[in-house]
Amino acid sequence: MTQVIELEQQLIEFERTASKSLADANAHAQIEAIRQEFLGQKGALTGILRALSQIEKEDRPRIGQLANKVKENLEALYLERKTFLDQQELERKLQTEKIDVTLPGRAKKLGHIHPLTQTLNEIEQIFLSMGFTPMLGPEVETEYYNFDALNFPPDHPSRDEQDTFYTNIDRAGPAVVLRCHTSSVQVRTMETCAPPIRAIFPGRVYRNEEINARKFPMFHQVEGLLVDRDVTFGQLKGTLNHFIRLYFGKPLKTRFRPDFFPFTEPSAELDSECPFCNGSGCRTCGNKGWLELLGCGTVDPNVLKGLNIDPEIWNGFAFGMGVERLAMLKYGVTDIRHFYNNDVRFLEQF
Ligand code: 2NL
Repeated sequence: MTQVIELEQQLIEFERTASKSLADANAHAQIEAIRQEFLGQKGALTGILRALSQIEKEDRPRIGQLANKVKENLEALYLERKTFLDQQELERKLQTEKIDVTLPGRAKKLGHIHPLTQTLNEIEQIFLSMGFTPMLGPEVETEYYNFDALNFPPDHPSRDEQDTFYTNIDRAGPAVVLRCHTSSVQVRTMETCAPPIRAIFPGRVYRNEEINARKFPMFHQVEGLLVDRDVTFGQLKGTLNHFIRLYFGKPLKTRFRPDFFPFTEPSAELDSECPFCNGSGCRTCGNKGWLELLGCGTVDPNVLKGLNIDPEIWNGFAFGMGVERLAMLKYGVTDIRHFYNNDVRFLEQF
């Protein structure tokens, strides 16, 4: 009997202590800890109930009921305290985390496609629409692909170190250069693909030049090559006139002026009427009314022969243009260095 009374008192004392702890708790972590301590699997109440086995059978239901009641009471208290703390937390959040929905939004800065990439893409797209396939090749080349196969004589000034970057000067083996035009890729294409060929050759090229508003030691070219039977200079003119019309978005007068390149014969420079002043003369065209846009010509039979293409059967035309120059003319950019300074105030205009 004393055991029963002791147990009853223990339970009542237990309820008192636990209730007080819960009432005093001020944080979620605290009430969770209290719940574990008193009501959990390894908690105090479980300990007390283990002692039930030591009391008389007829007393067990009474103590059991009391224990259950204590447990229910404490769980109710726990929930009540939890609700109170939840509420308190919500109030605090509402106070401190106020959002002013009338504030203007912060605009996300979007990146832009670089103007040179845009220009390159436009040029490629135009030639793609005429059936030309883009071909890529290495930027480091042997002298053979960069000069010899292109009919450059051994003493041609372009071969000079003043003009071309050599990577292995004074060392044994064939000279290795940074390509100074993408014509080297045309050589590789004619070496491996049987005619007919209709391809363009976009990419970076390198020339050993002093940097100024118009020159940069690395720039981009798109060259083009068509090899077929009975190709005419008229087809070259038609192809390039169509290109100019699409690139500038309006029909412009063009003229072909005789020029010279080692790899074409005859060769020509293609000028267009200045799109800024419609030919009347302005700053962009240096008051000439005309812009020099690109070089072109009939592929020299020597070049074809050197690559085992029979010039009695095949002939063709080729052209080359500077991407920076075309981008500057289209967008009115007056200094090539803008393309490489990466100043967002320039880049975000495109
Ligand atoms: C220019 C002139 C040109 C070519 C490039 C070429 C390539 C081979 C054979 C014949 Cl493999 N021609 N390319 C032809 C004429 C002009 O470029 O002023 N580029 C910026």
